[in-house]
Amino acid sequence: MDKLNSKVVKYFYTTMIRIRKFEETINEYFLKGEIPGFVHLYIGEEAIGTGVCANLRDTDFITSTHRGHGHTIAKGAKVKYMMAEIFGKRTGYCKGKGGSMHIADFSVGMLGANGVVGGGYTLATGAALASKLQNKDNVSVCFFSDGASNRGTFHEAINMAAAWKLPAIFVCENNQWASTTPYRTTTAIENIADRAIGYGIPGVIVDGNDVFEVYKEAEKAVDRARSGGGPTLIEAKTYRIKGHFVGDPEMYRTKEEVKKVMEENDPIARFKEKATEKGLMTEKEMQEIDKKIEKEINEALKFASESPSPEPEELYQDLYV
Ligand SMILES: Cc1ncc(C[n+]2csc(CCOP(=O)(O)OP(=O)(O)O)c2C)c(N)n1
Repeated sequence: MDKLNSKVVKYFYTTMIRIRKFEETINEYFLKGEIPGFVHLYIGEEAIGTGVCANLRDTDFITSTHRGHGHTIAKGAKVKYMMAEIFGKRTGYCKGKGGSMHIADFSVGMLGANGVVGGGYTLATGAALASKLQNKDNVSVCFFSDGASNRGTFHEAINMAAAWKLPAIFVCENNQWASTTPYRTTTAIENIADRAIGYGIPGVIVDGNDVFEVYKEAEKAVDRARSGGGPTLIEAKTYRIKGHFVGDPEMYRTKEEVKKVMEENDPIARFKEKATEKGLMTEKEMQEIDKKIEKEINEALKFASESPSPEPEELYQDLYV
């Protein structure tokens, strides 16, 4: 963990808190009926996007999922424009016409959330191919989850990235659930990372609720990809704390199951414990960050609520037809 320094440790905490507070705010306002469409929250999975993106530059790319707010924040997008987008306002990233599942910010290499499950594999592979053809040392990270790992595009993209040694990293956030379906009933093998052997690339399993571990493994994968070594498949084991979407009645699991994970395996609590124990950050420094983020989220909320909605005549603008 050579590059781990106090700046990176602060990035870990700031980013995980920014994601958590953002998601809690979205949850609250969705339930109040102020947000249109659907929202899927990243609560409990913050350590993965954070630990991976801490190794990336603005010129690197990521592709995301329907559960994309955390990846987008970790890659450096601005929460005020994300908030406005989710509220359907004209000041948002897609002028209020994309919503939660279509946020992109090319200026920081965030190629987009995606309503198509498994839609990111080929985009990330394409971006990695472009970097290689242009002789640039940018890497591309594809985030996806366990349900998406059973899409055919998983095979097509990883095989091509491996065969052509593209600078791509495939990060599976195995949160144990795909909507209402448990991972164990749809996938024959225990570990998705074990599939890497079929592509001749490294497959790594990491504790997805430990940001330090995620960072360490992602660092190796990023260095490998950047130096021409080709792709890595990382499986980060985690758990989806919230319902599949906000408003999900969650009839398929018990409240006790969720409570146990939150009590024992919350990535933010685990960060605090480790950082304090190792003397990496003080309680006071964390409280200052908490305050800063609270202010930032409140300002984003104000910006979103005061922003105008798109006009009806804008409906067909910015579309590819
Ligand atoms: C191609 C496609 N098939 C089905 C859906 C409907 N759908 C939306 S989310 C989801 C479950 C995805 O599970 P997973 O990949 O594990 O992601 P998670 O929700 O756990 O983050 C499904 C089936 C979709 N959006 N796209």
